[in-house]
Formats: sequence, structure tokens, C-alpha cells
Amino acid sequence: MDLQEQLEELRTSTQAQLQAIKAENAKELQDLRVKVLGKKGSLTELLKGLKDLPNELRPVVGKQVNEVRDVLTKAFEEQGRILEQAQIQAQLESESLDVTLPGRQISIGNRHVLSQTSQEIEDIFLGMGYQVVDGLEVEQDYYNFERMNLPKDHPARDMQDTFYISEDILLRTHTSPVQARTLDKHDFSKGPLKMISPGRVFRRDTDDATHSHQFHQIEGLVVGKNISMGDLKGTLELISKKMFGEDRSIRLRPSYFPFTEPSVEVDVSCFKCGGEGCNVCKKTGWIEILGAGMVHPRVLEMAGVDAEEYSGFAFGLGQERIAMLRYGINDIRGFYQGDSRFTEQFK
Ligand code: FA5
Repeated sequence: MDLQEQLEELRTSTQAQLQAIKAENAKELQDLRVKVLGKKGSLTELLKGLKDLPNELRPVVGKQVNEVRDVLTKAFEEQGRILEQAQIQAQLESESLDVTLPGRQISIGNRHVLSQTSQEIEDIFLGMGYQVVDGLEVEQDYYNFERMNLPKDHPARDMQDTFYISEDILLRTHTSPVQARTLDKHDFSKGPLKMISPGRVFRRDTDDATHSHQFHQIEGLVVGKNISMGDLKGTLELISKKMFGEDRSIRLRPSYFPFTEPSVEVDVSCFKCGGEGCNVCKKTGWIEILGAGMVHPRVLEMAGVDAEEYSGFAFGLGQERIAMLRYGINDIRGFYQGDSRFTEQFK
């Protein structure tokens, strides 16, 4: 066989071998490329024969060598692509990946129902020009009790026993100490004081379905000239309608708090039965929602505010109680357990 025939033979046999390589043996492609086109490959071997050819044949065969190299190089590239495609296809089939399936839903968290409740109430009061004030959870006996007209050994302290850090430092039992702290700072020459203060409070109460040793309150305080019980009633009526529906009415019942005089418990007409009596209102038609009253003159005086000239009202509501009533939650412990089956209901 002369050199030209050998070249032709190399081209056809290499192409045939290329076609025979299967996807799973793709590595054979590289081996074959080295064997044919590599530095010590068959084509280089054949090239060596050029020098023995007559002069007139050399350019012709040289051209043929280049053509065979080009053809085979392209054939290797083409076959490489085909094998790669075949491999991808085989992988897709074996993994049975369905790219048309919808993605997995990521569960997005939501604000805790108590935060939602306090934010809603804050928004209502901000709209009426109140300021929102932060208080201290670790408080002095002085602000929690004495400034609220509960001197040491006052029997009403029993209603709110708490956790003591020292004789004078305790976990606050209500948000009312914020009243005293804010009164101390307020400049009455600039106008009346209107504030609310949401926050966590603590009591030595036994935990049950409606009581917890830590819970949340929102304090409200308005002090200015000519503030009357009518202002208190109007404000509470508005908040009840916003929280429980426009058809709600409220009633005030006499009560006792050492820091207000007179003091009242505030009931809202039952939002479930409309006042006829049902299981939510325990057949009374009314639901108790908060404590309130006119600020005791002594509380004003202890803050250096002239009780002859100024008067005010205050109220304190339990956030859990409001949320339980609104959403029909029957166990207060649900708020604190972090069970997503509970929390996700308030998205
Ligand atoms: C007070 O704490 C007064 N400081 C409220 C107040 C402020 C009255 C300003 C007048 C003027 P009382 O102890 O009733 O009041 O508590 C208020 C609300 O907190 C209750 O209506 C109830 O909803 C909630 N509460 C009281 N104890 C607990 C408890 N252990 N667990 C959950 N909520 C409670």
C-alpha cells in the first residue's frame, strides 16, 4: 500500500472507530485521538514517509495529509459533542428529574399575634396624638408601688405580688410605673400629656388557662386641664369599637385601684351574641376588658403636678385578654409556647 492509500485507510478506519464509541465509554475518544493525531500518533508516523517520495508527489501527498488531519480533527470534535449530549440525555433519564414540578414553598414567618395586637392599638392612639413610651421591666419598688399610691405595707400590694431582685428592685407587676416616670419628665407648659406604654409585666400568679406569671399590658395616661370621666369614656368607647366592631358599646362598673379615684372596670358588649348572653360572655352580655379611672390626686402631686389645676385619666389593659377575646383563643399558654400551628393562624 502506498502512502496515499495508507492515509485514506487511516481516515476511514479512524472514522469507523469513532462511530463505534459508546457514550458510556467516552474516555476511548481521547485515547483514540492520541493514537491517531498525537505527537507519536499514526498520522505523524505516516508523515515520516514523505521524505522518501519523489519530489513531484510530495506537495500532493502533503496536502492530503493536511486534509486528513483537518477532517479527523473535525470528526473528533463532532463525535465529542455527540457523546456529551448522549451522556446528558442518559443522566436526565436515569435521574428522572421533573423540572416542570413547582418549587417547594418556603414558609414565611409572621408577626406574633400579641405584637400585632399591640401594634394595632399603638396605631389607633398615635392617630389621636398620643406618644408611645417604653418602660423598664426591671423596676424600682418606688415607681411600681409607692409612686402608684401603694406605700410599703399597703394591703392592696397583695393583689400584685411579684419577683424581687432585691428589697427595692423587682420585676414590674403592671405598666403603671411608666405613668410616674413620664409625668416626672413632662413639661406641662407645652400642653397636656397623652401617652400609651405597651410592655411585659410579671406577677406571682399561678399559671392556668387565663393567667400567666408573665403577660403584657398597655398603659394609657392623659393629664391636662379639665380632663374628665367623659374623656375617659369616649376614648375607651373608641378603642372598643376599633378592636371589637362598630356596634360595640361599653359600660363602666365601680372598682378599686389605689392609683385612680374613682376607679372602674370596663366591660364591652359581647361581640358574639350582641348582648343577649352566650358562652363567651358567660350569659351576662358583657365582657370585662380593662381597668381604668381618674388619676388619683396623690399620684399627680408626687410628680409635682398641681392636682387643683390638672386632672387626668388612666387605663391598663391586658394584651392577651384582648387577643383571646378577639380570636376566640381559650388558653393563654398558647401565646408563649412558640408552636407554629398556633402562630401561623394569625398570618
Ligand atoms: C392593673 O394592672 C392596673 N395597673 C390597670 C390600671 C391602669 C387601672 C391604670 C387603672 C388605671 P389589673 O391587675 O386588673 O390592673 O390588670 C389589668 C389587666 O391585666 C387585667 O384586666 C387582665 O387582662 C390582665 N392580667 C392581670 N393579671 C394577669 C395574669 N396573671 N395573666 C394574664 N393577664 C393578666
